[in-house]
Amino acid sequence: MASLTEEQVEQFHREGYLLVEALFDPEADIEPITEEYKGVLDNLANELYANGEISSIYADLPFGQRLIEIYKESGKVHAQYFDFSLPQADVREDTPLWVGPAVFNALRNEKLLDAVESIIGPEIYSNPVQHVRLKPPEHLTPKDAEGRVQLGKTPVRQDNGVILPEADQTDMLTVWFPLWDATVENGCLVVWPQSHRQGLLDHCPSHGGLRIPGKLLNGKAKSMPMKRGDALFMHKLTIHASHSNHSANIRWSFDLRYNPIGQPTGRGSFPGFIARSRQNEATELRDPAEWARLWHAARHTLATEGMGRFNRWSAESPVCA
Ligand SMILES: O=C(O)CCC(=O)C(=O)O
Repeated sequence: MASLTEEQVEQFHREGYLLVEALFDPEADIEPITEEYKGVLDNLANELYANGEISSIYADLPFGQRLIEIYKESGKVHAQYFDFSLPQADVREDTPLWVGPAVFNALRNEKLLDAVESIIGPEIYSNPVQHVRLKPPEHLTPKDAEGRVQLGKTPVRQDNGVILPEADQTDMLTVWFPLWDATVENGCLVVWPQSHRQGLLDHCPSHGGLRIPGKLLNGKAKSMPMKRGDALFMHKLTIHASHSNHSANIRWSFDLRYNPIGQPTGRGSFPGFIARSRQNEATELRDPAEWARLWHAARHTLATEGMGRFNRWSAESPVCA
């Protein structure tokens, strides 16, 4: 069991976050994920090449450089191609997503679930608010029509702010971990210690996603450089952001969320699943193909029946002026 100690759990509740070093074995737990994504990048390269959008599949380049070249030459950040969630608008039958077995195994990683159990208890639901983030260096990232980088630093936010109010009472726990070392230079996370005690702050829609206006922020932020194998646990109200990537390679991370079984996820049109149940093990989802099927079914429903709302905020609110 990789349970957290009492002091660690206490630190989580006091500070609103907890960094656990070397929770994962990089070889056994992280490597299978990065290996799987090599195939995903290969697929993307082949598709873009076949469509005439790139002049080479860049097969000889290492993963990070290959991704950077492909984004640069195609003029587009293909974030959705790698993600194991769907966009919050305009989902189509052919919207790409990657719901492969190594990703599913990461969501069910025993060490991760042991630590999650220490914080939210033994009945654990995998909340579908989850992403892989592959961020190229900002100076090499394609820009949009307004000249802004298509994918840059993460704006300041609380995870409670990105879900629907129906989940405001849900004990949602965020787990963030880098697949490669995350540094201040390449855009690691930044947290505001103890900020989870202030309640939910207003968020404003902006380029790059929802953002808490600067005038609402107080307290000092803390950078969280992390090694491959480390994991960061965050309370749903903990204010966080990321630095920009000023390095020469990509910044690569997973952010996952869990809540006690039975509580609303805040994104009901996306599928979650029971990751661990000590009470009723038979209800656990263990089949990666079934997990993928759930996401493909959700995509079909959203593409054919419409999207609905994903958050509560309006750019017209006076606080966003
Ligand atoms: O990886 C990042 O930059 C931010 C991830 C995250 O947890 C968030 O956006 O809330």
